[in-house]
Amino acid sequence: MSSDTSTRPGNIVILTGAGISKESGLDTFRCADGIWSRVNLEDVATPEGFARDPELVHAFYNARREKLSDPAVQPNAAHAALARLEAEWPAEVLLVTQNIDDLHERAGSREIIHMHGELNKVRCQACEHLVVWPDALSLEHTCAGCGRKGTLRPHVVWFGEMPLEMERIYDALSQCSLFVSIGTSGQVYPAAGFVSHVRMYTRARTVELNLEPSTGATLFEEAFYGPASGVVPAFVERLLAGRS
Ligand code: BV8
Repeated sequence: MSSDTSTRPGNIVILTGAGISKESGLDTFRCADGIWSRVNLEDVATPEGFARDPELVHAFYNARREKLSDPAVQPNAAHAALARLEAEWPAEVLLVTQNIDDLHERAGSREIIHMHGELNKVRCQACEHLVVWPDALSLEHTCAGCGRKGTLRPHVVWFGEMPLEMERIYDALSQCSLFVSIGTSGQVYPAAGFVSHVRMYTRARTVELNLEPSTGATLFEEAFYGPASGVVPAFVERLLAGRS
């Protein structure tokens, strides 16, 4: 696999979604028992929802921060396989995740872009001060940057907000030789459009690793279906052995 006729391995871009963290005990969004089956995304994942009822949104993300801090929630074999790929692959590996958990970091991945933000960080709406915050957040807290009270929000990208580091992501997509999409339903843009960008502007291989075909499944040249903790390590093993 390479971006040109030479045998030199090319750069890899990996996109992950909530499915890669499912076997670690974190909920997905659109599966039958997913988050959006229990709460209205308009109420908790939009700026309008936060303006309307900030305490509801704080409670939503506080519950997810508490779950993520549960010692039972650990990176699984899929997270570990991606960290191994980054460590052993002879070219660049960029991991773009829609997930706001820190399981990729804890598995050892380094080149990570959290395009939808991070659950364990909060940001001041007044002065943009950004701080690591693994605990519960409320309107009573004050910003360490400007001292204002009640201006802190989750450092998370809501619907209608621009995802983070998009220029860096599109640069990497335009130069990759392999694009792998893992554990995402392919329903949220712009992430769901990455595979089309790769097909339009590169000759890269496109691979989907998912529990079941995603909405964009037909856009991928290859696919391997099953739980991420099985299909991702197997794919990485073949890639590193030169058999894929
Ligand atoms: C943007 C917050 C433009 C973080 C999330 C009106 C106004 C503006 C934009 C729009 C609009 N209407 C529509 C849009 C576009 C919108 C969008 O795409 N909407 C969809 C619903 C149609 N997108 C946006 O708004 C984005 N912003 O476009 O801005 C702009 C331009 C200029 C200037 C300013 C703005 C922002 C999108 C980000 C929204 N934030 N969440 C949080 O709380 O977590 S989105 C939410 O969905 C999560 O972030 C999640 O990451 C993301 C994608 O979900 P998935 O990860 O795919 O999870 P899902 O449950 O769907 O699927 C799981 C998959 O795993 C399944 O396929 C399942 O089969 C599989 N699976 C399950 N178990 C396993 C498994 N796979 C392997 N192994 C297993 N064991």
